[in-house]
Amino acid sequence: MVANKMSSFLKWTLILFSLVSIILNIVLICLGSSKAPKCTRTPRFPPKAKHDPRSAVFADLTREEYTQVQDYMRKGLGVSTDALTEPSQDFLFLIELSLPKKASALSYLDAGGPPPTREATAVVFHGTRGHIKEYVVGPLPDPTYHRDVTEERYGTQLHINARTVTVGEYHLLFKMLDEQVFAKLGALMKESFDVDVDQKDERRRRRLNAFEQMPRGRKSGDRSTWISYFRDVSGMYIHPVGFEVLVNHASVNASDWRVERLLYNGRYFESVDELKAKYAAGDVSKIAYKETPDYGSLKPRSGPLQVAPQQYYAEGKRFSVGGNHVLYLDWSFAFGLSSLTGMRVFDVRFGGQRIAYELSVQEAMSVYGAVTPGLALTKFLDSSIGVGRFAHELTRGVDCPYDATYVTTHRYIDVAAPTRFANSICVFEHNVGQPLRRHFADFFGNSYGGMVNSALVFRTITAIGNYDYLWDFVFYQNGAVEAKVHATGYMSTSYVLPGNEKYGHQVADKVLGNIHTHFVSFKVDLDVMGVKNMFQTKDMKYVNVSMPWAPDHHAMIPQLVEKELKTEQSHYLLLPTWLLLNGMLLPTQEAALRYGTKIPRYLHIASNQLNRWGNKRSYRIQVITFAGDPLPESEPEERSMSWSRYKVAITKHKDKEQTSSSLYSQNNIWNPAVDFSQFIEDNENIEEEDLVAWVTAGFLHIPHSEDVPNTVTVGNGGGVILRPHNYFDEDPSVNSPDAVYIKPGTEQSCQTNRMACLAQESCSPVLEPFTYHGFDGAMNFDEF
Ligand SMILES: [Cu+2]
Repeated sequence: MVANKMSSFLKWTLILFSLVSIILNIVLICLGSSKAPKCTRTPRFPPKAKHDPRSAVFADLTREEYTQVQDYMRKGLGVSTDALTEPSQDFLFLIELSLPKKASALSYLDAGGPPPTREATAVVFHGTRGHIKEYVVGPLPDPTYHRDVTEERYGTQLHINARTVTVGEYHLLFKMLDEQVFAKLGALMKESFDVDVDQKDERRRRRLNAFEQMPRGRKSGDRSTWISYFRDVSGMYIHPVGFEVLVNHASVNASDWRVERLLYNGRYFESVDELKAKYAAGDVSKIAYKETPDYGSLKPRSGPLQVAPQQYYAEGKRFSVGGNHVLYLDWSFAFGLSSLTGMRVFDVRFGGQRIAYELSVQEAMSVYGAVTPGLALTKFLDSSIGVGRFAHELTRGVDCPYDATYVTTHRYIDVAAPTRFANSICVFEHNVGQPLRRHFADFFGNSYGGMVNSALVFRTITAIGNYDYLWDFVFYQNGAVEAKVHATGYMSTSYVLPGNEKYGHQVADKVLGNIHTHFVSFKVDLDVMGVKNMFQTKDMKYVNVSMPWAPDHHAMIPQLVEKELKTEQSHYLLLPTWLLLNGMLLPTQEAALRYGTKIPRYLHIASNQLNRWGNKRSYRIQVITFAGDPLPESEPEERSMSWSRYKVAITKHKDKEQTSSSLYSQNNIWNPAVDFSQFIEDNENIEEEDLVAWVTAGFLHIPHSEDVPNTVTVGNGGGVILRPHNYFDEDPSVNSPDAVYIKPGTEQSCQTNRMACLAQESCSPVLEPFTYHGFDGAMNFDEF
C-alpha cells in the first residue's frame, strides 16, 4: 500500500515537473525571441534612386526571345537546332544579344532619343556550305529580318573549321574513338587501365575520359586534335594515364576522320594496328594497371562541425536588383552575362554620373608547357567554348554568402532549346573585413573616426572544363570599382615521362602538374565626365635639387612626372629596331603599354574638366597582376592572343572593335577573325576622344602539390581597380552613413556610431531555405 502511494506521488511529481519545465521552456523561448526579433526583409531606407527600365537595352535575351529567334532561324533559313546535328549539316550554334551601337544607346539614355532596335546575333555553322555565318536577327520580340554581318564584323569569311566543336561533333568523335581505338585494343585497355571494352552494359563498363589539346593542328584549316585520356574518377584532370590519340577530323564528314598518331607510355605509334601488334608481341614497355587512391575527390574527409561566421542583413538589403539593373547606395549599373565573353556591366554610375559605359570580361587564355602532345602545344582561348556559358548555380553560403540575392539567367549555345541556369549570378553587400578608412587622434584632441569597408559584389562563377573562374565586379563606397578573376578547380596535368620535369612538378604517382599562364582580358570603357577623354600617365623620378635655404646642399628628391599620351601606339614601333637599339631614337610615349617594358605606374582616363583644385578629373586604372610572359610574337598562334602583349592598351572607341578576341580565335588560331593588335595599327589620335582601355591581368601558375585536389583561390587571381583620382573634390565616402565618429564622453552614444547600439538592436536572420539546381543545365556525355 505504502509502495503504491509512493509510486503515485512520484508519478504526479514527475508530471508536475514536466509541465513546469515545458512552461518554463516556452517562457524562455518567448523571452529569447523578444530579445532577438526576426530581422526585417524590407530595407529600413528605400534606395536613393529608382531602377531605370532603359537598362533593358543591355539585357540578355529572355527565354521567349531565344525561342522566337530559334523559330525564325529554323523556319527562315532551314537550319537544324537538333543537339546532335552533324558537322556536315547547318547548325544554329548560338543566339546572343546583339549589343546596341554606343551612340544610339547614349542618345536613348542621355538625350531622350528612341530606343535602339533590339536585335540578336545568331551564329550558324553552315556545314553544307563550308563556312560560318553571323546573322543579326530583328527586331525582337517578333523577328522579321536577318542580315549576314560576317564580313562587316570580321572583314573576312569564316571557314567552317574555325567553329567550336559542338556536342554533335563530340558525339561522333567519341563514337569513332570507341570503334576505331578502344574496341581494337581490348587487351591493352584491360591490362593497362582496367577498362573492359567488351562490357556491353554501358553503366557497368569502366572507361577512360577524354580531354583535348588545342589548337587543333599547325595551320589555318587544320582540325587535328590530340586527345589525352584520364581515369574515370572524380577530378579526372589529375589522373592522366599516359595514353593520347591524335585524331584528324578536318572533314565535315565523320566517315573521313582518322586516327593519325598514338602515344602510349612515352612511345609514338603510327596507327592503332601498329600499337596493337607491338603490344601483343611484347615489343612495348607496358603500363601495368594499378589502383590509384582517390586523391582528386572533393568528398569531405571529416563531417561538418561548427558553422563558419555568417553575415546577414540586419535592416534589409541596401541594394536592389530590378530586371538587369542594380542600385546600391550611390551606385547604379545594368548587367548581362554573355555566353561567349562572360560577365559585363554597362552604364555604371556613381551619384548619377556615368563613370563607365562598359566593363566586361573578354577572354580567358592559357599557354601550357609539357613534353606530351596533350599539353605541349596547348593554348586555350576560352571564349571560343564560352567564358559565360558554364555559369551554373551558385551554392548558398559557399560560392556566395548564404543570404545574397541570386539571379537566374538563360542562354542559348550548342543546345536544342534555351537553357535556364537558376541562381547563376549573385549580388551581395559584405564587410570586406577591414576599415575603408580610419584615424585615431592620439596626441591632440582625442577622437576616433572610421568607416567599415562594406562593398557590393556582383559575381558569377564559370566552370570551363577543368578550371572554375570566379568573376567579381566590386563596387566600393569611395567611388572605386574593381573587376577581378580568381581561378580554382582542377589544374591540367600530364603523365610523367622522361624530360617532363622541365615543365612542372610531380604532384602524385606518375602525375605532373604542368606550367601554364593565366591571362584574362578586360574591356574598360570609362567615360569620365562624358565621352571626350584623354590618356594620362603619372610616375615619379628622383631629381637632384638644391635646397632653397642652403643652396650648396643637394639631395635627390622624388618629383611627379605627368604625361599625356596622344596616339594609340608610339611611332618608334613602326621604325627599325636597330635605330632604337643604337639609341638614335628615344621612344615617344605610347598608349599601348607592353608587358616587359617600363610602364608608368599611374594610368588615367581623364577629362578636360577640372576639379575644385584645378586638377583634371580622372579615373585611375590600377592593374593587379602576376602574369607570366606573353607568347613570343614569332609564334604563329600569337595573333589570336595579341591583346595579351599589353598590360593596358588604349584605343578610340569603335562599335566594330567590340571584343578583343572572338568565338573563332581558338579553332583558327593562325588566322584569327579578331587580331587585337590591328585595333592600334591605325595609330589614331586619342586626344579628346571616346577611349577604351583593354587590360590584361593574370598569373603564372607553377603547379605544386597543394594544387591537389583543387587549385585554391587564395593568391591565384588578378584584375583591375578603377579608382577616382582628382575626380571628386574629396573622398565621397565622407558622405556614407556607415561612418563612425567617437569623442571622449560619446563612447556610448549612437548619434554618430550605430555600432554602439547594435547589441540592443540585434535581430536573428530570416534565411531562405537551401536549394540547389546546379545539375539542371550540366552537360553529360554519358547520356548520348
Ligand atoms: Cu592554373
